[in-house]
Amino acid sequence: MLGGGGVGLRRAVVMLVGGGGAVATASLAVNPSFSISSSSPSSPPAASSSSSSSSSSSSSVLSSWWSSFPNKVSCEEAVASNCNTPASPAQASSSGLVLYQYAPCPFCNKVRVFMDYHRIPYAKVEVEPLRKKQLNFTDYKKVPVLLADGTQINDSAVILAQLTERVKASGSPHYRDTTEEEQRWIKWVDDRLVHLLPSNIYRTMSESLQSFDYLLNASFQFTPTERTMARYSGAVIMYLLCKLKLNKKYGIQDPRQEIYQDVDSFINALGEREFMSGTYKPGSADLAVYAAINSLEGLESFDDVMKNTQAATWYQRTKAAVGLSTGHYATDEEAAGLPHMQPTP
Ligand SMILES: N[C@@H](CCC(=O)N[C@@H](CS)C(=O)NCC(=O)O)C(=O)O
Repeated sequence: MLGGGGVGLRRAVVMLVGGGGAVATASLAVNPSFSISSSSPSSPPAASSSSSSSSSSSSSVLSSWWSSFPNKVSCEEAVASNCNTPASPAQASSSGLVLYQYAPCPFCNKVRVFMDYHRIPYAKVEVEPLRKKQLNFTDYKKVPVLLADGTQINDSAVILAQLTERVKASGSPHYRDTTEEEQRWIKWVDDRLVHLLPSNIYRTMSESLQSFDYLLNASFQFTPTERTMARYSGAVIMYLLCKLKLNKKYGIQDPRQEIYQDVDSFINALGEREFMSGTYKPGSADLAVYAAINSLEGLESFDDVMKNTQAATWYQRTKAAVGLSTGHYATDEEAAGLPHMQPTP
């Protein structure tokens, strides 16, 4: 048994490969495929099968959180700014934003990177991926989930759409409209890039073990026994799952070469531009591609991507612009007021 309370190996796999074929837990994703199109350097390669980036609902929430937010961390209109102004917990709680996440999840990272870049403070709650107790207040069992002034927003695409609207309404100097080209790349991240990540991090048994070490350290809140079980069983399961099922499902034949080609297709599409935004500041597509690659940092795949693609300069430029995180883990005091800490009826 991997976890207590009847949580078994099968559950571990479910946890590892989230619903709808999207990543899971170990959170580096899993999914589709496509073949690289050489036709248009400014278009993302077309996915051969796509997982919809949900468009579910959400509330109108974010209504006033940004504009009425007195402690907003401001960042000077800056040149691909290295805006390293961390947000204090006090600022974060006043923003009313709480992100339920898995630390290494690329979908969660897209949301974090967006808020970091826009200097939006937020609190984070780490969800324990086996039992997901922290999501006991909702039937939606994936992350990210954002609470905005207590209202729940599910799905990274929906969360980002709402955050973008609010950044726009706030008159933020960082806001600019997203071009169609950027929208295509943003969709490509969800439909393709994110799904190449697990195929890479679980590509060989040794990488799979390395990934589990990293993931267990990053986010799992297991007992020592669960930890050991998770490391070995998880590494084997994910290795086999990618090899026997997911790679086939998503048309991935050579995960490493494909991630190199895919990342380079984005870099080639930049042409002479510093960012896909066409300005001296990263736009939403830059942030989304950066977030997916960034979720590999610390793993062999990341080093290989940096060495074998043209992405390093753009990556470091984007990293500098994103700056320090404006997020912090919810303090006990903050957590006490959050829905997952309330007694279940
Ligand atoms: N379309 C969703 C996908 C989110 C997703 O698949 N998240 C994974 C973690 S990376 C998840 O929660 N899987 C369910 C699980 O772990 O049980 C989004 O963009 O937010």
